[in-house]
Amino acid sequence: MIEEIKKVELELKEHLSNLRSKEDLENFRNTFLVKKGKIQQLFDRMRELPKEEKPLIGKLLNELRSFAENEFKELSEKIHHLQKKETKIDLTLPGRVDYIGHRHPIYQTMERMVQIFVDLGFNVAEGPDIEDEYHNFDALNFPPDHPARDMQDTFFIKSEKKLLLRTHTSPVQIRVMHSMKPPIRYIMPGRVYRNEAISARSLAEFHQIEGLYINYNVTFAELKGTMIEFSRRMFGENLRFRFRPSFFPFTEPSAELDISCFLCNGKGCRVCKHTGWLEIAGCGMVHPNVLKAGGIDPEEFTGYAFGLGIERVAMLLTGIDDIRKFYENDLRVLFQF
Ligand code: 2U9
Repeated sequence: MIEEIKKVELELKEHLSNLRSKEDLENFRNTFLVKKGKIQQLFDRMRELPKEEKPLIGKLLNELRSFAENEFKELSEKIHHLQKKETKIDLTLPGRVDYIGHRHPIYQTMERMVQIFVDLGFNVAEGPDIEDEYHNFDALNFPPDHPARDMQDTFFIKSEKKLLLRTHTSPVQIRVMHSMKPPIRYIMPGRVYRNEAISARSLAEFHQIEGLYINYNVTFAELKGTMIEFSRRMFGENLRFRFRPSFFPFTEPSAELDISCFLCNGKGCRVCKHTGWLEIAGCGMVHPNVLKAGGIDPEEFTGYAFGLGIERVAMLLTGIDDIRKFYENDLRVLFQF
């Protein structure tokens, strides 16, 4: 009998060590603990024993039964707790966001600007980032000794003397002039390069949009109308404008356009440096020498041109006060726009 008790004990311990699930628990109970289970069967057989053996066997069986019951209790608690943990959902946790990519704020700004000009009747042209001195400077009426041609201001391609990274998008307008007759009404968005010291205000690579309109009798009034309409659509209806005389080699007369600060309505704030005005563009009537270089007779046609820096506009619209933030690729910054 002792042998058999030992056998059941071994079997029971083996069962316990493999017990993992609620099903295992149930199985264990049905095998050992129920009325017809293996422990009770041993108790039943005590009837056949001689009187003197009963106390010892009874003691062993009682010990086995309480061991089995205790282990069963402990393991059921453990397994129930684990399963509860697995299926527990914390409804107070913040939801997980699946981020998807979106356009960079500079490109979003550029696309808005392009769309406004397209709505005003402009076509869009693009051209190479690597240009030659002719398209970037000569054809645009830059004198041979102009400082912009200096190595300090322009990135030249070392191996090819006449090649450089374009310093503005104007060379594409020269290419457009060569390829078609007026009326020409084109904008030219794109990346440009200048050998500038990098700071909160300037980078060596940035983006511009330039515009060019050439036709019979194009006037400065039309230039003003276009710039004003663009600004209203871009920055808001209630703006005041200021065209200040300026100078560019490629336009004559030339002007810079200020709009009243759309953040403080011209009262003066941090962004407009307490002047009430924001400079947003340069513009002017295309210089006769530039028309000639583009194969267009300045006696027959006139034209206007303008240029806007996209980073500058994006900074004003986003409130980002350091241009470098656009290119650090910190997603905490970029995902705000
Ligand atoms: C042709 C003839 C004339 C384009 C122009 C500007 C004035 C101008 C600046 C704005 C901020 C450059 O990005 S920026 O630093 N641009 O002020 N650009 S008129 O004039 C042209 C272009 C092409 C054939």
